Amino acid sequence: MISEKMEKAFNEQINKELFSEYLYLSMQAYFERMNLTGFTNWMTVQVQEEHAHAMGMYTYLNERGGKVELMAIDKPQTDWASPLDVFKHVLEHEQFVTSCINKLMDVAEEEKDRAALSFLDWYLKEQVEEENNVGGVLAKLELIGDDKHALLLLDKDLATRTFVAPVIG
Ligand code: OFO
Repeated sequence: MISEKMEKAFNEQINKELFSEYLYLSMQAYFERMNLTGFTNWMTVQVQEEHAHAMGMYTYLNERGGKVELMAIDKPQTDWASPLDVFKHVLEHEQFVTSCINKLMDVAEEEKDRAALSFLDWYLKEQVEEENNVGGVLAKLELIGDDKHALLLLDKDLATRTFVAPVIG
């Protein structure tokens, strides 16, 4: 059985993962409006990943005898100044999510919930990977600047990203 405090913290994080999914879906729509199919694809994969992250916690909470309580998802931003602006936002958001996972682990420590701590270890590693991936695209966009040809080459590159369902926990 999971403690009430831990259950609440997991439900809050499920909401943040679903907000991430929503935010990236909004970014996907932005890139679709710009006809940047590779960037659109990159975001589609990101949306799927965030859904998997939320569902991983949903399943875990159920397995521990907790109650999944879905909350309202905030409206995400709908417009950005440029692809660079989008990726700055993504990195900022992922850094925020990393801090949330750290706080969730703090709660698990306070509650002496070693099972939750071990489960959350996967999320922590995933955040390191996400920040690294996003940082890589951001660095390329910074190099590209106003070069439209280089932007289209990057778009082609991002079209190759595929979703692999993660094995969580
Ligand atoms: Fe769920 O990792 Fe991004 O936010």
